[in-house]
Amino acid sequence: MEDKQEVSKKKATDPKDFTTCEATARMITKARKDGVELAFDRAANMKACPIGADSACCKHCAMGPCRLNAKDPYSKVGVCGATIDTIMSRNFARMVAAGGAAHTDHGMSMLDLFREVVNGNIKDYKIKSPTKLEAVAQSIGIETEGREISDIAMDLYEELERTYTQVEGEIPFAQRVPAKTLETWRKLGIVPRGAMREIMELMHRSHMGVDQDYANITKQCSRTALADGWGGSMVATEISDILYGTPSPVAIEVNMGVLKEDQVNIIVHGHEPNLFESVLESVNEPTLVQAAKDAGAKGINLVGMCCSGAEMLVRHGIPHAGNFMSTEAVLVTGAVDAMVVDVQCIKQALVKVAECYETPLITTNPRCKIEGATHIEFHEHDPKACTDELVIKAIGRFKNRKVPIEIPKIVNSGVHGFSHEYINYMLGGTFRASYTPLNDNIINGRIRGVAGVVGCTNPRVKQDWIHVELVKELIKNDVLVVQTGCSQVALAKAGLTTPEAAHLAGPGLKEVCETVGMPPVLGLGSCVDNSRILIACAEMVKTGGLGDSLADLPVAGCAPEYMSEKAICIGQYFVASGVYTVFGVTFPIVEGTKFHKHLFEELEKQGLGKWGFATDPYEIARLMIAHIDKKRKALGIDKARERTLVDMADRRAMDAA
Ligand code: SF4
Ligand code: MSK
Repeated sequence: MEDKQEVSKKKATDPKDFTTCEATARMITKARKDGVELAFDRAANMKACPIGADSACCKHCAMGPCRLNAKDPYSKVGVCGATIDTIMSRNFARMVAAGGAAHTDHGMSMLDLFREVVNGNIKDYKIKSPTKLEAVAQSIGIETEGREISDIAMDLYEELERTYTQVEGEIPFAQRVPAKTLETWRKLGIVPRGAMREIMELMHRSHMGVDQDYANITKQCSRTALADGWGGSMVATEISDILYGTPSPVAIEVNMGVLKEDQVNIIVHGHEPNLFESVLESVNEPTLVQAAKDAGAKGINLVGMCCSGAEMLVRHGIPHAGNFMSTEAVLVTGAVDAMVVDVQCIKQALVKVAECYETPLITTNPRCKIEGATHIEFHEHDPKACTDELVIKAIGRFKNRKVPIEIPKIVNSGVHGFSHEYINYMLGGTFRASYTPLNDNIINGRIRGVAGVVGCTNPRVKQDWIHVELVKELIKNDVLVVQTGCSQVALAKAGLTTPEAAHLAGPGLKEVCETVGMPPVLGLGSCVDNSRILIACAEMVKTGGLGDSLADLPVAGCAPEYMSEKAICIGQYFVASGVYTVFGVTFPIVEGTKFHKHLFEELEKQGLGKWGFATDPYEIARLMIAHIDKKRKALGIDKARERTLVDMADRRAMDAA
């Protein structure tokens, strides 16, 4: 834990200490020249609160706040007598509740839209993928044979609504969970009911004077987090695919060089695809394209950032300008004619930076207004009213551009859009689509295991560096990497999402990638799309040969540069699903306490996964690979891998890579 807050301790002044993203580094330098402050400098100048970092403080009632001693955690209790384990587990629980609420509210918005589309009350969106609709319906036991699409859709809506509102009983997607995993959850009493109930109960139990047993609080953390992973987030992903299409591999471009000096540049940043899909319609509207041309622009250039961007990147190949830690920096280019946001991960400081570069910052969602931003509300019943207006605003800004433009001319390419469905075809071929080839390659040891490397970037560590070094180390050791959120953009900028990056992989993974023509690093989508990884894992169990439960699989997960409460909730649902999950940056629990031991050791003994923590990418890789090897051994497939590795030529090639 002594590695916490490395960057802030150093008070780094060289932008290259803050980021490995060349474009972002250049914009940090420019911002300083322009007298504009970005989060990197704020982080360096604001030492993170050490009590908060350890979660050794409680402010759940007015007898406190009570501050315990993280160095001697059992020397004191709160005024009410709450121990360090109670305090830390309650704080942890509230992060899970907040993170789960963000995803499930997003999912519920998607479901609201779906209902209105099915009812015919909304005409601007429609069911783009009836095939996906049928597949999702079948997966939860809805009859599809010989039925009208609209009837299936209404049944699906009614079933999925239970994901949120159901008072008793298991959520619909619990049917997708492998039987043995579900049996473990039932035994532990953590199969989720509706998300509203789980989040409400978690908030209740973490109130002053209620649940004061860290293990019991952890159980409700798991149940709530599972209501997100197998509930709210999964609904968000599946409904988005039904309405907008299931991703399949698409050539993409990332980095700030996707901005175009001679065009009207519009950035969409946030999380819900509805807004972005409608902006896409508006920028293709002939009258608006003409208006842009009349203003002297060659056209309108629509670009994504953060997770809205990640979702549109995998679904439509829309260019992506950068991840979370580049959202302020991109405004420093002066080339952004409008930044449009909806919900989640929108820094308040964007208002000030946007103002300095005369860029309209437009909020669109009633849940997320920001003092000083322009609010143009987005309604799915009349989406173009909002999106046309914001395009007009961007054109107006282009016409009156006054600030100098400096776009770092850096563009990286890659192939993204690997949905869990596509993995069937990718390795299996069109005529025998299944997960069998993936499982076979894991069993024969060409692929050592699968790692999910996901999540945010955080100014407390060097942007992108840990993501990239970790992934390089994993693929070098034959671990196939799947990615979501801001992490995949870090890897795309580093050029690792191209099929050519296979040369950086170990001999087994390289062979598989070259045979199929796929990258060793697969971009799956946004942070709610972590549910695609859960479904892929469930498919691996169902296909056979890799154990009976998710906890048997040779897989591991990591969010090495995380910052959000959503990430904590995601981590907890992966752990509760059976996956070893390592976080970096900092972990809000004091080492050596009972609660720490519970999360980092005891959950695994209950048949679930467990948490891990490390800040060094090579150490994270070592932990993940050791876990994958432990699972291979338990499955009795470690020998197969040894046979592939005794080839010294392969060894030398790996070392040289
Ligand atoms: Fe202090 Fe207990 Fe109140 Fe927390 S709940 S602030 S530990 S008295
Ligand atoms: S946007 S939650 S910074 S991944 Fe989903 Fe990126 Fe993390 Fe936000």
